[in-house]
Amino acid sequence: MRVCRYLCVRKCKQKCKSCAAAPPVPRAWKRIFWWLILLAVSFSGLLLYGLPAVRHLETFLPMGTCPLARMPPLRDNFTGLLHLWARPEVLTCTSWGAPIIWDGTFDPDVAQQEAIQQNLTIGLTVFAVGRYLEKYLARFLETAEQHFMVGQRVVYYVFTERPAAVPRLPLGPGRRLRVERVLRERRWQDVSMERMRTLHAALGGRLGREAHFVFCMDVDQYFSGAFGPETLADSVAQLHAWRYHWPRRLLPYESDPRSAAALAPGEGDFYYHAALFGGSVAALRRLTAHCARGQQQDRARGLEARWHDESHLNKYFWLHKPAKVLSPEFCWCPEIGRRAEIRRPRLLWAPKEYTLVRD
Ligand code: UD2
Repeated sequence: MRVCRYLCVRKCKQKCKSCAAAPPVPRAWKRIFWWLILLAVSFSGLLLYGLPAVRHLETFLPMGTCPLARMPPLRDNFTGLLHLWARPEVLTCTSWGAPIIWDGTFDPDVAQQEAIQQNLTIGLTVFAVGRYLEKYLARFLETAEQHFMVGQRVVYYVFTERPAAVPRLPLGPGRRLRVERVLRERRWQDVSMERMRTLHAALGGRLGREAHFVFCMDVDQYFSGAFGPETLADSVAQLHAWRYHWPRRLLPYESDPRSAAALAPGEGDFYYHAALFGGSVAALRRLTAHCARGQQQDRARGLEARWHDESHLNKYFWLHKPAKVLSPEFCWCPEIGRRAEIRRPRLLWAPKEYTLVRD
C-alpha cells in the first residue's frame, strides 16, 4: 500500500483518488526478488571463498589407522626406528607393512647419518621440454639446491630438447648437473608419457651407473622444506595431494579394461602422484619398463589411459607395492588451502598455467 501511495504521489498526482483503490504490489514478487539476491550473493561468496571450506570437509573422511603403530616399532633402512604412533590423526602405514612417512614419524638426523655412511649418490631427474623450461626449471633447481638431499652427493639429470637453454646454477659441493637431449614430442601428453621410456634408457646408462637411488619429478614444482634421505627406499610412491582422503571407489584409476593401465572395481590401494616417484636403480628400471610397455600396448590398440603415465604408474604400484609411501606433505598443492595435518610441506606445486606452457 505504501508503494502504491508513493507512486501515487509521484506519478498520478491528480489521480490520487483512484490510487487508494489500486491493488498492492504482490508480496510474493518481493520475496522472490530478495531470495534471488541472496542466492546470487551466496553463490559468488562460495566461488570466491567457500570452495576450499567445502573441500576442507573431506578431512573428516578418516584415512584409517595403522595397526603397526600398536605393534613392535617398525624399522626403516634409512630412518632407523619409525614413530608411527606420533601422528595418530593420519594413516602412517600401509596394509602391506610399508611406512607412510609424515613429519614427526622419523628422525631426519638418523637418516642423514645413514646415507652418509652408505656413501650414496642420489639422482634427481626432471624433464623441461618446450616452454616448461623457461617457466619452471630455474626455480626447481634453485630450490632443490636449498632443500633436496642437502649434505649428500647429488646428480641432477635435466632432459630437454634445448640443452643450451638450461640455466647453469652455482651448485653445492658434491652436486652436479647433467643435461640430456630428448626429442620434442608434438603433444604434451606424449612428452609426459615418453618420460618412462627415456628414463628407462637413462637408468640403463650413465645415470644408472652414477646413482644408487633416483627420484623422478615433474618440473612445475619447487622445494620449500627439507627433502632428505628419510624418503629413500627400494621403491617410493607419493600420495596425491588432492586424493588422499577420497574413498577408493572415487579414485580416478583407468577403468577401460582394454587398457594396460586398467584397474578393476575394488582394485587399487591409494592414488599415487606421478609428479614424484623414486627408488633404487634396479627397481626404477622395472617400473619404467612396465609403464613404457603398457603405454606402447595402449598406443598399438589406439588407446590412451585417462591420466597417461600416472595411470600406468598406479597400475604398477598396485601390482608391485611400494616399499615406502610419502605423505602429501612431500608434494603439496597450496591451492588446497591450509590443513592441520600438513605440518611441513617439502615440495609445492607451482600454479598450473596450462594455456601458457602447453601447445
Ligand atoms: C599431471 C601429473 C604428471 C603426469 C601428467 C599426465 C601433476 C602435478 N602431475 O601433470 O605427473 O602424470 O598429469 O597427464 O598433477 N612436460 C614438459 N613439457 C611438456 C609437457 C610436460 O616438460 O610440454 C613435463 C614437465 O616436467 C611436466 C611433466 O612433464 O611437469 C608433466 O606434465 P604436466 O605438468 O603438464 O602435466 P600435469 O600437470 O597435468
